[in-house]
Amino acid sequence: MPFYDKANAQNLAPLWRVLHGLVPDQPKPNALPAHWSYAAIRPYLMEACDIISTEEAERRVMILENPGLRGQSRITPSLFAGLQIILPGEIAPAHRHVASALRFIVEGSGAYTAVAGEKTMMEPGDFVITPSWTWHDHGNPSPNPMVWLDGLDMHVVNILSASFRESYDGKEQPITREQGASFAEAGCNLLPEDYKQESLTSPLFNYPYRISRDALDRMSRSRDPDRHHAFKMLYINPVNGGPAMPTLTTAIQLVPKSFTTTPYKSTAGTVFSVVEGKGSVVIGDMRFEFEPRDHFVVPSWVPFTLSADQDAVLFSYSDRVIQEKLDIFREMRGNA
Ligand code: 1HN
Repeated sequence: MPFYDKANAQNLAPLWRVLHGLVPDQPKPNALPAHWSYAAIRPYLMEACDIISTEEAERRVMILENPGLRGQSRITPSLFAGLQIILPGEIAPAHRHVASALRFIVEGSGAYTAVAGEKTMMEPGDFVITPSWTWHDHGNPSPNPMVWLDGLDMHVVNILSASFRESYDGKEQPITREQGASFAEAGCNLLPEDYKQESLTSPLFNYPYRISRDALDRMSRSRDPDRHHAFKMLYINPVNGGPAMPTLTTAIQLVPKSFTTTPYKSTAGTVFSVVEGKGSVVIGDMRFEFEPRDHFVVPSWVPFTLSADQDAVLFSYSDRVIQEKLDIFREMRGNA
């Protein structure tokens, strides 16, 4: 038998045939730049509502699949993104999992999510966290459908074979804390004297848009824009000053009217959700126009620039915090 066949039968494979794919000269993501126009995809969210209930689906989510990674439920190799729609009167039943989730509210008003015994109402532009292994259910008592972006780290959890999940016995978990309790305890530059940090995730699980928008506005009037990001702020955990989530870096940024950012690339592929304004993004050799509620993805190590025709506000998330903890994050400011 030829060498390779003999070796193969012993579950042996030659490194020299795969070495440069395993350890490339520079990141070679299979992910492609991509953009989802909300106007184009909203009809599919609505049609999904005719096909399946939230209860039957558990979560009625249309996955934003990267065109270079079809069939894998990925928007980048490490990140999940999906748009969830919940109709008036529906309840997405309680469950918990090791994967952490973020919600970024895209359309509608007056639905809630309950996390670890506390409800929070969700408004467009709010950034909401479901920490690892916390019970969560969602409900929509409002008269209109609600849509939000779901960002999850489960691909990272799964590659480490560390995933567990559990359904709650019953549709909804009991509510044990009044609305706003977490914000009162951790969102006012105060902490209870006997506060004990229980996880690396921020105890704040709703970062309301009105607060972040106002902060961006004031920041833009009190300092110069960064050439690569204009006015960009990270959501942080007020207990330790670190990122709001241990696995996902989350940010909100304002690109003022007529501003164009200087090319920037990093090893953290990033998902963007447009809140306000119109503009365009050039990602590698692709260019997309964006407007509110659109989504786009910048893969690892692809340079991009943002241009705003009107003041643009963008939410984004990436796996940067994981890379930083592992000391493998790299960025390049400028052309290269
Ligand atoms: C999940 O639990 C939610 O709780 C949303 O709303 C999206 C995607 C994959 C796995 C679990 C939710 C999800 C998810």
